[in-house]
Amino acid sequence: MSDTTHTRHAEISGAGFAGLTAAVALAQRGWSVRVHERGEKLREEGAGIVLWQNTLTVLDSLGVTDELNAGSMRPPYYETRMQNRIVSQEGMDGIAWRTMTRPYLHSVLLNAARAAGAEVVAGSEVVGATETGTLRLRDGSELEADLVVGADGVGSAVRDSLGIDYDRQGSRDGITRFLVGRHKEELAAIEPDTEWDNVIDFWNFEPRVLRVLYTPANDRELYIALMAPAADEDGSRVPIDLDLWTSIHPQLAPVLREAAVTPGRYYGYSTTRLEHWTQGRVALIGDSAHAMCPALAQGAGCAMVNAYTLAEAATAASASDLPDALTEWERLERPYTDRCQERSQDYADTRGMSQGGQFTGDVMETTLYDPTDPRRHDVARTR
Ligand code: 5PR
Repeated sequence: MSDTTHTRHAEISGAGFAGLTAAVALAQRGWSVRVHERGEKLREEGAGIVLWQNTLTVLDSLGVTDELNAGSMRPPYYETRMQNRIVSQEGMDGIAWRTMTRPYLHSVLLNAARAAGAEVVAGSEVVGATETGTLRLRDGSELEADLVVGADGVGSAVRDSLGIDYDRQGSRDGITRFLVGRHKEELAAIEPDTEWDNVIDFWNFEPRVLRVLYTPANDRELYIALMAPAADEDGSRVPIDLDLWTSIHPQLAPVLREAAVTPGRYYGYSTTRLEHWTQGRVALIGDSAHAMCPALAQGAGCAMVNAYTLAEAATAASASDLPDALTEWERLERPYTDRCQERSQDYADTRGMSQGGQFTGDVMETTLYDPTDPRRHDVARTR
């Protein structure tokens, strides 16, 4: 049924990367869209992010590539070091990837959502949903929609109100993330031979496990992620123990000094797996459905990919078939995310990325997936 008189309506819980991507993709396909953000301000508090080809392809088809590129960069190499000795430098030939700050990515998506006609409401707290397509707000209002999207994060009220079961698997390590200045000249004075535009994953196992993932985000800003086992009280402390971190990574002293006076929070690695991502007219995307360890840098990436394919699947369905179309969407798309979660958890548990040369083989499946290719699920495909 193609109903020409009725504009289909979506209510989305959560104005993070998943929710905004769904909003843009749905609004561009003719839906009326409202996004609810619990926070009083529409902003992103995270630090930095690496986006891979799968997600950049989605963003390109949303039409935001020029704006995205203007505020992001492609580092020359993804370098891995152990005890400050280079073990690999990967150029990712032929594969698109970019680094940027999370606030910047958020502003690009918010602009696109508004340009596409979506309404984004701050200070609007969602407390639940029903499978018939009602979204319930804290203030008691009940909003009807053809499609409800739960993009409300790892503590999802939409998911929990529907009673969808999940399990959560932790890992021994975790991370504190900061945005700081580039400090390029100071870093170059300490190590003149280093290409400080590279992503550099500084692993360290001896005398203890303390890793710094160094990711330039643009000319001015640097994203650093400090990994330590949860059991290491000093290593996981925030504000960071500056003497401890600089004793292990003296070459990073200028940026660690700034991190020591920057607010942050330690997050333990963990994976969330749901019984199902959809129920009736409700679909879950992002951390509400598939939170993952960050090893492969695909948590937000998969969220945006799934937001996009969800919008396509919902648009292709007739109003009455929507629940079945969502089930079918999950059946087709979820296995890619499931495998990405497995691999990210495995890398986190084994600290396997410390060996370098990590971006090859099976783990590249997620990156190489093209969610915009209409033939991607064809049975005849052999790769
Ligand atoms: N890669 C990236 C990242 O941000 C993190 C990790 C790997 C880009 C931390 O969030 O292994 O923890 C990681």
